[in-house]
Amino acid sequence: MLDVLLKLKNPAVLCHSHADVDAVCSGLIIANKLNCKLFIPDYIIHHAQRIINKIIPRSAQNIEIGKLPNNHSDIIVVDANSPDMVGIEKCKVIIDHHVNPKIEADYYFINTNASSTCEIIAREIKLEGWETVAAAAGILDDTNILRFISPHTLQILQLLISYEQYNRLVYMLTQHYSSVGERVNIIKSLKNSKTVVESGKVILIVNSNSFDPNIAEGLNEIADIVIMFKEKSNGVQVMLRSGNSPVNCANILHSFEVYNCTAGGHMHAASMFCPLMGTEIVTEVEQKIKYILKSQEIR
Ligand SMILES: [Mn+2]
Repeated sequence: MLDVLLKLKNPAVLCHSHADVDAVCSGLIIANKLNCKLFIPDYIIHHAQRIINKIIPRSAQNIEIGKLPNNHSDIIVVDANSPDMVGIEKCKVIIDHHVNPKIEADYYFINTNASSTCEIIAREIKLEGWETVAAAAGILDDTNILRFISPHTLQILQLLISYEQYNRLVYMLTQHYSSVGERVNIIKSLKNSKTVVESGKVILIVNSNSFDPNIAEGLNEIADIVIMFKEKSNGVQVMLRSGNSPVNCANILHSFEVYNCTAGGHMHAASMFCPLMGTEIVTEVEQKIKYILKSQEIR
């Protein structure tokens, strides 16, 4: 994507009218990479403007509101795909996640499975500094703070928050969304986690010091299966959640009793303690779950 963009002549970025967080953030990231302007047909919606002011430096808010001047030869449309969203029918490049594109372009970077345009960009281009926070903000806003995600959303978000400005992201969430405490904890715990996709199911493996069942439940809203573990001086504690996926947590953990682990729980929620063991037991739980998901798929 970046090599196509860097070849453009006198480029300008254009996003959709009533610009939201994803539109402005994806637009400003691209504009920043190309050292050009972001054009917005009418205005930025209020809550997006507040978020952007918190996370993007003024000097990088290279935005012009109003009609696109015709002195730009190569237009990049972000987060939009129809002429009524942007006011033009042809452009050079489209980067977007909406279905059914109606604008003609030379280059399409369209992924309708992506949660947001920011997610598409973060998968393709190495981001730095405020760009990482901006991309995370676009993902969080377009997914209504992780209520709708693709299997890649968590992976991308983990990558972004592992950079550096993670605390600003959490700060932004607490400032701008109501009743978000639990989701903030969820996002915090993503920092020490890994995401694996097996047979279309998202498995989230979290190394958590706050071994909180509420966080495990919350994580289970955004991933199909959650393995949460905590290392102690005398062993490892493991918590398993499988939501509505057909994985029997209690059966899986009981099978480790041959290693002197003590396990208990139900179909969709179980936990165990494995004395005198390290995190290799977590890898074994992961392998077992993958094996079960694979064999269910074959049937
Ligand atoms: Mn979007």
